[in-house]
Amino acid sequence: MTRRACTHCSTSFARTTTRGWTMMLNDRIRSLSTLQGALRKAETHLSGLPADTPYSEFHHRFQELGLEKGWGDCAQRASETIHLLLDLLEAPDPSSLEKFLGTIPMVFNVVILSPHGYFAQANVLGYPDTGGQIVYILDQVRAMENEMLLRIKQQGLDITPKILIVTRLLPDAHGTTCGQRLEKVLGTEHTHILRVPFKTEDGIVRKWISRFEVWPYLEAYTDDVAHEIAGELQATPDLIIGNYSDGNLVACLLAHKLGVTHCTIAHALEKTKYPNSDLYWKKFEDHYHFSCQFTADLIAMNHADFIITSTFQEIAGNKDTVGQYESHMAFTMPGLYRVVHGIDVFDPKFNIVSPGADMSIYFPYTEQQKRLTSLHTEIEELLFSDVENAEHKFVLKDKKKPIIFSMARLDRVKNMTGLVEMYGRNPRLQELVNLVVVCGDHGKVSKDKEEQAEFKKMFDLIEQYNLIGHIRWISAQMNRVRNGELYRYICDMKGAFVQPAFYEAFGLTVIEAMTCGLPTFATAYGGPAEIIVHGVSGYHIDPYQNDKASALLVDFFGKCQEDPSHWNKISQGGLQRIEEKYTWKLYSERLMTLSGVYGFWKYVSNLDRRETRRYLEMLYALKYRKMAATVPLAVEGETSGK
Ligand code: UDP
Ligand code: LCN
Repeated sequence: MTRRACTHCSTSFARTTTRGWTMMLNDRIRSLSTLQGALRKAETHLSGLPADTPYSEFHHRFQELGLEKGWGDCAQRASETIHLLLDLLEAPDPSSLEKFLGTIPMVFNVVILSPHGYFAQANVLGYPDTGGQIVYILDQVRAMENEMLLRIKQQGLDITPKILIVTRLLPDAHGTTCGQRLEKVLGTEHTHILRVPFKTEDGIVRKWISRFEVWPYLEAYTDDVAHEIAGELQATPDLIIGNYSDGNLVACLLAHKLGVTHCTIAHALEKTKYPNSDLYWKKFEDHYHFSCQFTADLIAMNHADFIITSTFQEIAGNKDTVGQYESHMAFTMPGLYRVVHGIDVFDPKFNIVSPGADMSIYFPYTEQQKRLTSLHTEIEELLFSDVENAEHKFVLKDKKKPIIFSMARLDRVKNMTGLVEMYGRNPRLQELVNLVVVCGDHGKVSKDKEEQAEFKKMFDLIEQYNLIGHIRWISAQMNRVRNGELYRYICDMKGAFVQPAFYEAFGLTVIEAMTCGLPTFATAYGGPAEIIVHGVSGYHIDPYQNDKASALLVDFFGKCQEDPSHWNKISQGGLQRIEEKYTWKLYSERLMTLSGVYGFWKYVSNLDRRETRRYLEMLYALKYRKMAATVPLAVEGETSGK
């Protein structure tokens, strides 16, 4: 068994690049024994050279032995890689295999799918369906490109990596760049957003479509995407990453078609967000089309070569809650189907790779020399001006009090109205602090039904609890740099961040607030339960128990009044937690290593997985396709002509 793995190992990493030159091994190596012999000779040769001898000075000797570029940019690195492989061939063990596969050149072209929403680099955050996933991907590609460039350099290669984020081209772009086909990602050299429109028989779909209604477009979209990426990359990608249910399905279809390593990132599996959405799926169907979504999720998660999650609880939950993937193990959608073995949460393809926050934007409030004090006038206008306009409503009476701050899309699940109610029900909390919420848009009527309902509820609650003077309601804020300074400004005022969601898959705002040093109170349902250690790096609150949550806040601010070092203690606890676990550097190192490991594993386990693939093809063709066809298409007359 181990011997077999080694033989695969010796042959599978030799490859010819799109430029036509060979990496790692040339055709002089025809067997395992020639490889071992060549490696030993190469090792001896390198041991006689200074550690920093560049590859160009020993490449002739390497070629004679059958070795090509890719072992390392200098004698020391090449020697380490060779040594690792020799060890593996003699006595294979999982950790050196992982290390070796993380070292050798495997991934140069990456395609990342994220079809729905407004995917752009400015003026979109806070729009419906447009939140953390966009932030995550834009930060992810920057970190990934840096890591790819570093590895390519260390491998001694001269290859330009390419990353394409593929999203929907949205002709009704509403002042965003979502109508542009190709857009370079700021802060990168080799990464672009490629936009491909949804099409029907009537031509390009112009209007925005909710993430719950994208299903009928995705199959044709996949074909168009395959065509477009072939043109852009002039090569087959080495890795395809899907995001959210729609992106994961398209990534799955593409990877299946092209035979490429497939990774999925759920961001949020809706099944756990909406309680009993499986049993009562019919009740939800008209609005949410969960029949399509849950089937797409099952297909993608089972097809994936590897799955990345942001926390452990996303996979398997904790003692109080069911994990998001775990909830797909067995469930019934009466009248549709019954799942008896939906996913194996113990499958080694699951990996926790947690994201972070962009540290150039979100950094501790104490780093005075980096602080963007020039933005303080704008921030003060936003928080305290006596004017009510399209950007902010309601005026704070006592502007000196600490602030409870929250920022989220105005989805029902985010429970921003719950926070207002919790605050409204506790007069002592109102005495101690002001409430500032950033959500929705006062400047226009939302197209999203949930947002419309939440908007109305928010106004009603402010009136019911007579919160005028205590609350400031600010429209969605799209300037991330200013948002970073806003979190820090609230630190200066010794406030706190509250994330009250009924369920939060991960919670980037929690990470952002903590990275700035703002004490954070976040929902105990979902990612924040794991991000925060209760009482040490922040606090958990139960969104279903408003009075308990507000008592915890009263207790915190009361203590801070008596002893200001209490605030510092929690702020520091949060910062420390972030440093240890939630950074993009840690993320990208791990992701690149995993891409190598699972790329290799796909190669050696291809036959074993064939049966699963056939089953998934059947599920797609016989179930999913029919369900997707029942989802209504965008209203006629709003699509452009042929
Ligand atoms: N965000 C923003 N302005 C807003 C609302 C949200 O910039 O008005 C950003 C927020 O800073 C975070 C992301 O959008 O980076 C939301 O991510 P999170 O994971 O908290 O929630 P999601 O929206 O993905 O469910
Ligand atoms: C989607 C969500 O709902 C959030 O909880 C995550 O933080 C975000 O995606 C990024 O993964």
